[in-house]
Order: sequence, then C-alpha cells, then structure tokens
Amino acid sequence: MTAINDDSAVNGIMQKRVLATAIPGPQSQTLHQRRTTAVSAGVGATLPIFITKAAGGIVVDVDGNQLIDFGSGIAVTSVGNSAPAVVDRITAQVKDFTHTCFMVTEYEEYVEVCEALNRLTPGTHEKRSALFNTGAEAVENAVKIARSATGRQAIAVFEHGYHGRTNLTLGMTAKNMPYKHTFGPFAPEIYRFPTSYPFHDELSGSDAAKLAISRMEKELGGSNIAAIVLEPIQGEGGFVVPAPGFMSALADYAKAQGILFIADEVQTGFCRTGNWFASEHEGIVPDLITTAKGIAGGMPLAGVTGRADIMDAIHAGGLGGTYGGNPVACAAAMGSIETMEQFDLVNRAKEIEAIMVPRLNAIAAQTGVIGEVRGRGAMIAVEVVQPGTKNPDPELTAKVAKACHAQGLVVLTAGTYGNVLRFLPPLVIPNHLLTEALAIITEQFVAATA
Ligand code: PLZ
Repeated sequence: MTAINDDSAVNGIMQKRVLATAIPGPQSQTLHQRRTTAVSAGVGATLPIFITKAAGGIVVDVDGNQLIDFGSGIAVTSVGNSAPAVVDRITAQVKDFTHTCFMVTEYEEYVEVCEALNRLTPGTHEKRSALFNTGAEAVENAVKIARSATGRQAIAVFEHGYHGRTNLTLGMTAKNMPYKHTFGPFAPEIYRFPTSYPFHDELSGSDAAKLAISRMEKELGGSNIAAIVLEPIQGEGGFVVPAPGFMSALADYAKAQGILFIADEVQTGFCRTGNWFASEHEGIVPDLITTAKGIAGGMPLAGVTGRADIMDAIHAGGLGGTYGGNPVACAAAMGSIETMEQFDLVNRAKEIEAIMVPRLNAIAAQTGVIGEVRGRGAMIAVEVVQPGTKNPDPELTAKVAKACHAQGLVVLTAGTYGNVLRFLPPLVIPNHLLTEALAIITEQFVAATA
C-alpha cells in the first residue's frame, strides 16, 4: 500500500484539502444557475459544486476548492478517479476502436471481462457472464434470466432494498420518495418481505429469515418464486448489515425450493467491503450476482454472472443491448481489476474500516446521537437518532452532512428515514485524508449537538 498511501500528488493533484472560497463558491453557483435553465429539475445534486479534476482522495472544483471525497461517486471510483491503469487501457482502446456492438461483431475485451467476473465472483463452479451498462440494467436482466430459467414469475425482495430506477427495478426498490413517487404503476409479480435489520428488529439472522420465509411460503408458495433478490449489505437503505445467518438461511431455503438466489452486489462488489464480494463474508455462493459501479473505475459497465446452466438456458439473442460491454468500458474494467489486485484493495478496505470504526464509535459515545456504527470495509455508516431512542433524526443527519460539505468533505446520506450518514471513500485514499475527514465529522457532530 505504500505507493498510494503517502501525501504526495496523485495525477498532479496534491492530496490536500483546500478551502479557497465558501462552498459552493461563486463559479459553482453561476454554473448551477445555468444548469437550472438547461437540466431537468428532476435531476438532483447532493452538493452543487462543479468538478474539474479528481484523483486519489480529492475532488477539485471550479473555484479551486479541494474536497476530501467520502462518496466515490456513490461507490464507483474505488480505485480512485482516473486511476493510471484505467486511463492507460482506455486510451489504448479509444485509439483502436470505440464500438462495434458485441452482438454484431465480437471483440476480446468483452470476453476478458466475463472471464475476470467468472474468476472473481464467489464459487468455483462453472460460470458465465453477460455485460450491460448500469446496475439497474444488470438487475433487470438477472430477473429476466431467473424467470426464463425457472419458468416461474414471482420475485422476492426486501424492505429497505434498492435495485435501481427503471420501471422493474423501481418496483423492487422499497423507498417512495424520491425514487417511486408518482412514477407508477410498477411491473407486477414483485413481493417485498421483512429483512434483517439487527439495530431495529433485534432478531438473530435465523429468526429474521424464518419470518421472511414463512411470509414467502404463505403469500407466494416457494414453488412459485423465481428468485430471491437481496443486497448482501443494503446500500441506499442505509448500509444495513443483516444479522449473521440471515443470508445463509435464505440461500438454503432457495436451494430447497428451486428458487434462484440473486445477490445484488452493485454497491458492495469489487473490494468495497473488504472482500471481492460481500456475499463472501457469509460464505454465500449466489446462483446469480449483479455487478456495476466499482467494476470499471467510473465508466458505465455492469454484469450478470452466474451458474453456467442458468446463464446458458437463455435462447440465443435473448440478452443484449447496443452498448452492453462497450469496449472502452471493458478496457476500464480490466484496468480497474488490475489496480485492485496490484494494490491489494481488499485489504486496504479492511484497513479503512479499522481506522474509521473506532473514531465513529467515539463520536457516538461523545454525542449520544449515533445509534449504531455499521458496515464493512470502506462501506461504513452511522445511523443518527434522537438521544436515548432509536427514533430517526433526519434533520440532524442533513445538518451534519451540510456542515461537512461546507468544510470540504463530500459525504452522502442514506436510509429509508434519511437518517444515515454514509462514508464511501475511494480505497486509494491516503490515511492522512481519512484522519482529517474523521476529525471534520467529529467536529460537525459536536457542533450540531452542542
Ligand atoms: N443495485 C444495490 O446500490 C445504485 C443509486 C443512486 P445504477 N445505487 C445508487 C441513485 O439515486 O440513483 C444501485 C445499487 C444497488 C442497483 C443499483 C442501480 O444501479 O447503476 O444506478 O442503475
């Protein structure tokens, strides 16, 4: 880790927080104003600053501010922005060709990424992959594949789950505002069940699974269920880590009933949680696994990987799309995977967890407004509550997030109740920036609760 864990410049950007103006600064404000006359008001912005450069653990804005990045563009730039291996591979690929459509004429880069996915995902069984552009598209295709391969229709999903913004995946997503509100009706045959949320349900993994399974049995009947789709750690839902045994009990039930177990690892995959995939923490080998985000260092790419018998059960031509597995995105993925292996980012994510969790627990003890510090690896969050209760405090969460932004730290919120502050640093962030960010978070929690 020595190569990327010092405070020198990365890609010419000093790994240093700089507050040159108020945030957002005047140039960002001007651009944001311009944006309102060109971009639909339906597209949000967590922090309305305009970025010109980013590398390592820093994003640079038009006003010359340098912010510490605890968002990674929502868990995407795990290898850092414009990681050298990603840039080199993209540059070479762009010079050769940018697109043929893999369904029209083939190219090796697509096959290479599928081989890497088959090798890196859990399980040593024979696998196949197919490539798409976004996480939602991967989930849509996993559902298509599961329905076609099983001849069944019902899809079981969970409370607090998030699977995307297309019509099918919105139906699978739990939260109304802002995702689903006024956008229905949603696709049929999607059923939501209780999840394991240890901080609130106080159930063991096996008891939580029993509850979900008995509901599946009574409301659907196991033989009607095509797939159980689950995030091994819920992302948008608030980094909810299920109690140990929850996933394995569901996976066992699925196996016994001929139901496919689909792990949506779009947010948790590719070293983020201190394993290549979060399913591994529980020894789960999913039948199908969806990936996106961290796979390609910021380029749009997604995959469905799974048992060869399932993936090959689909009729020829049944899967595809114009851009899925675009060669430039595939080149980026190979550069990204190379970086993860070269710098051992699985273990770097564990180091980040070891640095962050004690500091966040200290804030919890000091302020009394953090009910739980949770997550794995570099996917860590705090659930903000009214002191002495488990009642959500979304106002305080928003206030602390905003105060962190003003101090030059990009943080995101999450959770069904909007009361989770989540931290997703690039895995290549230098330690001094991690420490500085934790100091900012501490100060802002203390100030907001004083
Ligand atoms: N599955 C588990 O986390 C994307 C969404 C941000 P796409 N999460 C970030 C937003 O507000 O739109 C996500 C996820 C899981 C699927 C998806 C969807 O991935 O690449 O955004 O389509």
